[in-house]
Amino acid sequence: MKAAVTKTFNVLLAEPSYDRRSPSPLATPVAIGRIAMYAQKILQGRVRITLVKKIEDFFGSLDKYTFQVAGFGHYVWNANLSHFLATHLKSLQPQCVIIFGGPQLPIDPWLQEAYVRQHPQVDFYVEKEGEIPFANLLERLAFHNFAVEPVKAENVKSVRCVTEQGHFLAADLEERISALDEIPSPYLSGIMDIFMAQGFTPMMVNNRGCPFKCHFCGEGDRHFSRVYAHSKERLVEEFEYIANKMVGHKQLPFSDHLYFSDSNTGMYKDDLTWGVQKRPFWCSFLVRDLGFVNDFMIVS
Ligand code: B12
Ligand code: SF4
Repeated sequence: MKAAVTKTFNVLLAEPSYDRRSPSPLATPVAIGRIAMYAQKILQGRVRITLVKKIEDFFGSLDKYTFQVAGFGHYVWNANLSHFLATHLKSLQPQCVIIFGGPQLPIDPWLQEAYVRQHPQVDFYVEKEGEIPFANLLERLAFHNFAVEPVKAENVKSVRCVTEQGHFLAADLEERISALDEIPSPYLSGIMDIFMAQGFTPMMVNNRGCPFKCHFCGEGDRHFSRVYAHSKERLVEEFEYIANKMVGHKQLPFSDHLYFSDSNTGMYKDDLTWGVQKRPFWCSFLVRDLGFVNDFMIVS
C-alpha cells in the first residue's frame, strides 16, 4: 500500500496492566513496542507514538494529547481493563479511532464475529501478527482523514470490523514477517527504558511461531507453524543493552529476571545462549512460559 500520510498525527499504544497485587514479575510491553517501531519505520516519522503500560500513565496521556488513533494490546490478563479504558477514551475523545490486537480475539469465525459485535467501542480488530496490519491501518486512516467507514470498505488484511450497515468483515490474514530483524528493536531505540525503570521485567523475543499443533492453543494454528527467528547479532545487542540497563535497577523487585515470549524457549540450542552469556552482569532467573525444552537448557 502506498503511503499517503502528509501530517504528523498522535497515536496512543497501550498494553494496560493492573497494579501488581501478587509476587510475580510483569513484563515490558514489548508487543506494542515492536508495533510502534515498525509503524515509525513505515510512516517515516509522520506519526508521534505514546506508549503506556500503567493505568495512571494512560490517564496522564489523555490529559496531554488528543489522539487520532489508539491501539490496545488485548490479552487474557487485561481484556476487561482494555475495553474499559477504550470506552473511557472514546467518551473523552470521540474522534479517536480504536484498534485492538493480541491473542484474546477468538479464532473461530462465529465466536469472533459475536465478540466483535459485542464491543462496538472498538473500530478495528487485528488478528494474529500486528506490525504490518497496524501500519497499514494508520496509513489508510491518515489517507481518509481518520474516517473509519472508508477504511473498513478497503478490507485491510488481518482486520476484523462491523460496518455502519451492520456487515461483519474479516479480510484474509496478512503474510507473516519472516525476516524478524525487519522490525526495529524497541530496546535498542530506548523506548523500553521507561518500562524497565518502572519495574517491568524485560521480555525478549528470540523467535516467533510454533511447529506443534496443540488443539487448545492459538499458536497451534497452521498459520504459525513456521518458526522465524531474529539474527544472533540483533539478539546479542539487545541482551547487552538490557543487561547494562538492568544493573542500574537493582533496587527494584524482579530486576534480576528476564522473560522470553517465544512459544518454546529453550527448544533451540541458541535460544538462551546469548542471555546466559550476559548473566554475570545481572540476570539470576530466566522466566519462560510454555513449550518443549531441552533439559540442558534449563538454567534458572
Ligand atoms: C509471557 C506470557 C505470559 C506471562 C505474562 C507476563 C506479562 N505480560 O506480564 C505469564 C507467565 C504471567 C503468563 C500467564 C498466563 N498466560 Co500467558 N503468555 C505469555 C506469552 C509467552 C508471551 C506474551 C507476550 O507478551 N508476547 C510478546 C509479544 C511480542 O508477542 P505477541 O503477543 O505475539 O504480539 C503480537 C500479537 O499478539 C499482536 N498484538 C499484540 N498487541 C497488539 C496491539 C495492537 C494494537 C495490535 C494491532 C496488535 C497487537 O501483534 C504482536 C506482534 O505481531 C504468550 C505466548 C506467545 N508466544 O505469545 C502466552 C499467552 C499470551 N498466555 C496465555 C495464557 C492462556 C495465559 C494464562 C491464562 C495461563 C494460565 N492458565 O494461567 C496466564 C494468565 C495470567 C493472568 N494474569 O491472567 C495465552 C493467551 C490466550 C489469550 N486468549 O489471550 C497465550 C497466547 C499462550 C497460548 N499460546 O495459549 N503468560
Ligand atoms: S507447543 Fe505450546 S505454543 Fe505450540 S501449539 Fe502447543 S501449547 Fe501452543
